[in-house]
Amino acid sequence: MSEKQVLVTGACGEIGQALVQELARKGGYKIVTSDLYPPPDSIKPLVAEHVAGDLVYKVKTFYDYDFDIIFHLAASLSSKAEIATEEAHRINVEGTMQLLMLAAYRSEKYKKEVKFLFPSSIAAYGVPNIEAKKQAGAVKETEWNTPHTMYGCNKLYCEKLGLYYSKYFGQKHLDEKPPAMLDFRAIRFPGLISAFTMPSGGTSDYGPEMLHAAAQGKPYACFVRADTKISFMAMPDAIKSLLILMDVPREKLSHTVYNIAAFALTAEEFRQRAINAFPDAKITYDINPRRQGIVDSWPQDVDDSLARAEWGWKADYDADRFFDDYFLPEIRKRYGK
Ligand code: AKB
Repeated sequence: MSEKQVLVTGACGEIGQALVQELARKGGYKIVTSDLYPPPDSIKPLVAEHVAGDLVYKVKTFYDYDFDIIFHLAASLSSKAEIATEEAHRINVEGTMQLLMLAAYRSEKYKKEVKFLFPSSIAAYGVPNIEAKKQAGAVKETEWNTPHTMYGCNKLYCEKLGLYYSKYFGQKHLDEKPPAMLDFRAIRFPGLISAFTMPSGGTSDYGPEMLHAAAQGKPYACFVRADTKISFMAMPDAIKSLLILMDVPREKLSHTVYNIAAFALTAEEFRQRAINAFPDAKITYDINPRRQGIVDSWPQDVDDSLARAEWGWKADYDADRFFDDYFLPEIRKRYGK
């Protein structure tokens, strides 16, 4: 069977590196990547071609390629996007729009379905206050679609753009059977934690930052309150979800956007687990009001029953398995503690 051609944008980021490694391990893909930066050693040998530079200007390069699948991961994350809002809008919205247009054009012109996988985020939600957050519990995809951040607005809007280009672009008669089209699929990811890479520019970063610091014996001042709770997930589960969703037959999917969940912990629960594993860890709190406000607006958990029912989603790592079977063994190897 011939190789499928895959584009991974934002390939040097955390999800990007892990995804490229997993696609290469599975085999059967010609992997083309793009990012602002050259590929790191972790993925360099696995990539057929890498296009370095700003995606908004580089998209035209890709009109000559015949992609079967696009993973559009490039983004400016929530904390960074709040500081440089216009730039974030350009990267997050303009970049996505350009790539969606490319995929829609190719699928229409060559009558070939192009799958477009898009990582959305719990940032697409926005609850007005702590009381509402507690009351909301685990939110469904349709609830609280009122983001408080530029990044959240960008993600929510791009989910809508994806639906538009996959379903309505060209404005066929509603009863007409649609031709082969862009096949857009999005996952609203919780905060992700990898044992191998560090996040940057996000607001859920206090989770991974705290754990990596504790493992290295470095002091860490957590920038959110002890009782702050949102959902998190091990990186291998995030990659698993993208690859499952990529392969689900379209007719099984009634939606384009899905929550996925693994475990929801408070910052203090992270701290206690870090101290149990690394008793010398020095973890204090130094609240950053802006970043606290962002996380307070995110739900404390998400309801992923739609993904479970339609594509058999189930996380491998709950909180215990995340620490005992993934993070701690890997991080001990990495930092030798
Ligand atoms: C961020 O903190 O911005 C991201 C996210 C939750 O989407 N990790």
